[in-house]
Amino acid sequence: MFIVRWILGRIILLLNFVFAPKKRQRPPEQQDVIDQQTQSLALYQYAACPFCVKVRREMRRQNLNINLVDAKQESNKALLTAEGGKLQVPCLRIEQDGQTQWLYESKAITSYLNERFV
Ligand SMILES: N[C@@H](CCC(=O)N[C@@H](CS)C(=O)NCC(=O)O)C(=O)O
Repeated sequence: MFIVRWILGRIILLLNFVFAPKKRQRPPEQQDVIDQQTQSLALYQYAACPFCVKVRREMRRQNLNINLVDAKQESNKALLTAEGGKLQVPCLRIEQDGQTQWLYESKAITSYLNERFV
């Protein structure tokens, strides 16, 4: 089972690479503002998880430079579980007005990004 999942994961990564979405282009000063805003975001994710790939593709489409955190690493996994509430990826960590929110579900994350940055 592990090997099947591993192979599927590599296929997903290959297809994602070959069919990478086109990055949205903004004027540099506008992109700088967006880059500042995305510094308060972090995506907890696995490299080959299809739901994480979906979110990363949307980030690329929108040209959002969001820090990627590998949730397979023990310390990251522990933080996600303790503060987010469960071990599930993708999860977007949002820091705003001194508060931290952990947003689960790929659909909810892409909707949030589209509403906030489009
Ligand atoms: N409905 C969720 C599904 C997310 C999901 O199933 N993620 C898997 C990885 S692909 C997960 O976090 N599994 C828990 C684990 O690996 O421990 C979404 O769309 O984000």
